[in-house]
Amino acid sequence: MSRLWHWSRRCSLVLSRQNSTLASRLNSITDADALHFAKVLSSPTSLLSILPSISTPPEELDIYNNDWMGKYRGKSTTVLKPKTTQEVSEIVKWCNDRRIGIVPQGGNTGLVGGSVPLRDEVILSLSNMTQVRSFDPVSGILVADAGCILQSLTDYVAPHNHIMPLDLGAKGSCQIGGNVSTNAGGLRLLRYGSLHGSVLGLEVVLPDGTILDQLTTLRKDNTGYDLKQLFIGAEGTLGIITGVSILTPPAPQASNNVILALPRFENVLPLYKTVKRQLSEILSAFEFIDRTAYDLAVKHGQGRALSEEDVEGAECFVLVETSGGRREHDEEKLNNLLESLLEADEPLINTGVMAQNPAQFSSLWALREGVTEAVSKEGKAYKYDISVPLSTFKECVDLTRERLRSKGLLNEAQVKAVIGYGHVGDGNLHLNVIAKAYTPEIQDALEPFVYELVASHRGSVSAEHGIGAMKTHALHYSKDETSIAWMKKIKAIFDPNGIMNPGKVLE
Ligand code: FAD
Ligand code: 2HG
Ligand code: ZN
Repeated sequence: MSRLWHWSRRCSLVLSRQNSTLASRLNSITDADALHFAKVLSSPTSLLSILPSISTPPEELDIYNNDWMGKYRGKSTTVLKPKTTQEVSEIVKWCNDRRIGIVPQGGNTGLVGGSVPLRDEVILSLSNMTQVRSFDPVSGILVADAGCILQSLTDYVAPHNHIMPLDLGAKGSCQIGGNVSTNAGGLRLLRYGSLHGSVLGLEVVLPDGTILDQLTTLRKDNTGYDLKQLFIGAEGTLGIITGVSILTPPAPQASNNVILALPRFENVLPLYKTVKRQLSEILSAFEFIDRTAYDLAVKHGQGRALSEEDVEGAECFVLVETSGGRREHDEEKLNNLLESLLEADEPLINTGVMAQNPAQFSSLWALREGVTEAVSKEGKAYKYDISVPLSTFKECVDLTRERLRSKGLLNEAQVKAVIGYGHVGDGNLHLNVIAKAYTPEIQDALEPFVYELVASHRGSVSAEHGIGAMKTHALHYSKDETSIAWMKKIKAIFDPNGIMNPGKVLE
């Protein structure tokens, strides 16, 4: 390991001690606080608390205290579900004055433990803030409350022939505020870029309760520092996003997809080059699933399976999507691509199956999107969401599997499978280790092994899911000490009392 890592680790240990002191200075919420919140909130159903003055049955708080994977569990006594930005502001101001920690929560689909408390912080759920504020069908600019579910926004803009610039498997539950707070990537990033580009403005309640109104609908605005960028991907550590202004692209006139079965992983890179060259402007997604991930998705009934014959001899699969202006033109390009791939002297693919109708199109996508769901049905997942050079995707999966094998952990009773899938076009591999249960032995075998592997490729320990509670100790593998020190300074300016999502992102 290089000297830089050692140094920055030492540096972050010192700073982390300072931060945990700050966290331990936070107060638990009392009955008097709960009664105050009851007065601030316009609806009695907006307050859930097991404290005596409110007495909500404890099990009603479970869905807020437990994360999607069943890996992280908070001990919050109180969940607040404000309906307006003003209510959020009053709650936050009170918490700041009283030094009460707050965990902002969207759809609670995050995969790094960022959306549930580490201790008994109050949970501020945005789920009651679900209004679309405006939509301009000419510019495609949508302004919505942070609690709007991604799928509902997709449905809202669809009749206007627009789509959301992002799409992900959790779309039925995740909220736009959560998406922005995690800078979610997803399945459309290749075509529409990251939220740093498509988010035009934000409304944020700062940790002292001030409302920062940057909810502009301007495409161009070079008036000094672009503060909103700080909140995109801040995972609720700098403030609470209450409104989002976002550019929605026009819906493509024609979309199609094809699943390709490859005999060897080594073919993925040359295939990507060929596909990019031949499909050029209509290529909108290029997603990768290894064989084990594919088999798992099929086993758990996710999406459309290929025939036995198509799958035979395949080491991995690629899902290619096109989005263009004219169906005949796009289909011709896709057919030409398939033909040339299959007729090549040394074919890169064994076979390719193209969707023939909208139902098949959705079903092919469901196979790729359904891997996460399939993994959670199979067992407990250790998830590593990494950016590494595309050529090393397989090596990362294989080395991790070998590591677990060498520790005697690769068996049905401990680690059932190690799989790789992800967004090839973005250089983002999802390395998932599926275990029977979360255990210290597996954890120790995986970390810091995986992070060191990522750092050896100068990669990122978090490509799109964030740092949350899971990777605070691993931040230094991808960020140098100067960057981390400046992140801490920024945090201290916005949130000097450390009330906002304590223990997340920064130790
Ligand atoms: P939550 O999980 O509730 O919160 C996530 C973080 O944001 C937390 O730190 C929370 O404190 C903070 N936060 C939430 N709302 C706010 C707010 N209004 N203001 C300030 N902070 C806030 N992620 C991807 O990037 N790409 C994918 O393709 C993808 N696919 C997924 C598929 C499945 C099946 C699942 C379960 C998850 C997937 N994820 C993916 C991860 C997750 O869905 C995203 O991170 C999503 O953006 C989280 O949104 P959420 O509303 O659920 O936020
Ligand atoms: C995806 O691309 C998501 O499917 C989830 O980012 C990845 O579950 C995972 O590890
Ligand atoms: Zn992903």
